[in-house]
Amino acid sequence: MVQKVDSIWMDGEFIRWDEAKVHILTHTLHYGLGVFEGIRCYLCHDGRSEVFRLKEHIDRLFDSALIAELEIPFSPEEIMDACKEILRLNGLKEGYIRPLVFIGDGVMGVHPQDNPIRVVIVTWEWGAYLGEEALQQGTRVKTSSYTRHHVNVMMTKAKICGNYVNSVFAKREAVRLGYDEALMLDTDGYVSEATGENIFMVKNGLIKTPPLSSILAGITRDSIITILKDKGLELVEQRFTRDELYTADEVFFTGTAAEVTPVREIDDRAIGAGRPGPITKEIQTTFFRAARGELEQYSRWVSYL
Ligand code: PPE
Repeated sequence: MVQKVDSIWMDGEFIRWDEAKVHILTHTLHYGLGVFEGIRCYLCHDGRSEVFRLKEHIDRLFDSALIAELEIPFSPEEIMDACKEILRLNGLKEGYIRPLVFIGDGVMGVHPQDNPIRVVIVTWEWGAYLGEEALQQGTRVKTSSYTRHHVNVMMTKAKICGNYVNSVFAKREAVRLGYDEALMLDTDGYVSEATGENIFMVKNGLIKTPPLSSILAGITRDSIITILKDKGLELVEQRFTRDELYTADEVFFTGTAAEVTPVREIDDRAIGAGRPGPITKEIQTTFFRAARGELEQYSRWVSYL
């Protein structure tokens, strides 16, 4: 259960959690066209809180809205300010921020020309996405029977609400079969991403991640690529197949919610030694230090409350 907080930002106003309601004819509820973001706020070593890569997340929100043809009635600056203010108002030192742009009620049918475009920002506390143990020991993954979106069926570069029906199907299947997460293949059969995470693999010191062709351009993925390059590690953005993962030395997921989660098993095969490998551990440590404002080198990613 999401732990209730005091306030929610809705259409430019701060209102009480219990008052943040919409009409049942809200268009997005019926047809799934809305866009959203997921952002994390971290408590830093000096007691301050910072929102990680806030600008990049809000830029992506506006890009998603552009792709989805939803005109956001606020400026990026207004949304960024509201993200920080809602954390302060709720007294959250650490938490997850969920801006959501959706189509309100008006006409029904798939041509909602004049329905209002509405925006909410909700915050709540969100611990380790795949569990604290997964963060430490690694997670267990199953290749999904569901294929990831074709680029001409859904708009994969946009974080569109309806895109996540595919994720819910895949995640449910994986959990029902006793795994923690689903690995999704693209329409050509290559590894794409997980239901809410990007994926990286390491083999003989070379790190690979799928190219952006059909996946969400993860902001954590971008942070990790930067960190890897800064460490002088070799990285390529290249397609690979599931069997390449089976023989990898290390595999890990990245995402705002999932942070850097090691993968210890895929389709019942242990990855490497079956526990988080050295590169994964090092990247995870650096990522958390950057996110907590401890690394001067990455201070550009940190935006204090
Ligand atoms: N792929 C998908 C499909 C995805 O949903 C996410 C984020 C990523 C990759 C990683 O993107 P980034 O957060 O920018 O590094 N998934 C969000 C939603 C999770 C949820 O269950 O809700 C998130 O991590 O916030």
